[in-house]
Amino acid sequence: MSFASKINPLKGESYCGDKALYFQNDTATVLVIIDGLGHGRYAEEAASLGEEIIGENIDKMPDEILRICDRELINTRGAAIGISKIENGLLYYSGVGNTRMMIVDEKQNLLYGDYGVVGKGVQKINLLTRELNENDLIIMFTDGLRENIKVVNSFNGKENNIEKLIDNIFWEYRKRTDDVGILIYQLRGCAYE
Ligand SMILES: [Mn+2]
Repeated sequence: MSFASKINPLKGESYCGDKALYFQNDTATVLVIIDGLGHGRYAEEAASLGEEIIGENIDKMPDEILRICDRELINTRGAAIGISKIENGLLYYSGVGNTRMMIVDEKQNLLYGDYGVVGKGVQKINLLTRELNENDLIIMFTDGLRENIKVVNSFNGKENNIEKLIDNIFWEYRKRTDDVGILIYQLRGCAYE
């Protein structure tokens, strides 16, 4: 298993409203990307409550966890949240709002969150289920990065680890107008080695 993440607040901000998280229980890995609405203190407040609620509910499926967050974040500014759960070789994914999910196998598959803001009464939450192969990359990121990420271009042949891949993506695709959050996960032990 390989996991790496990076968050970076908007320049001049001491708070960061984006979170990129990893949770593990006996049978499952749960990956979470959160973008508290806007940036600054109240964005971080919404994201932190989201982190807490998700941490208490990782035994549940992503769509169910988002339903709980939608209720619990009602007194916050709200957030966009994407949740991936990996269990027994299967990937389950749900997202609400403008976080992005990319599954890289032979090609790059970009998934958008369902419409809405977590904490503001979300209507429909889909649950994606698919097999996850050990070489597939899961990349989850907030809208602080442009969404036209080309993973192959970001591996330049010399760099062979996902920490470096995150750095390359960050420097190439960040917008500089918002907080940035990104995580990368691979089921295989040593990514690209
Ligand atoms: Mn944002």
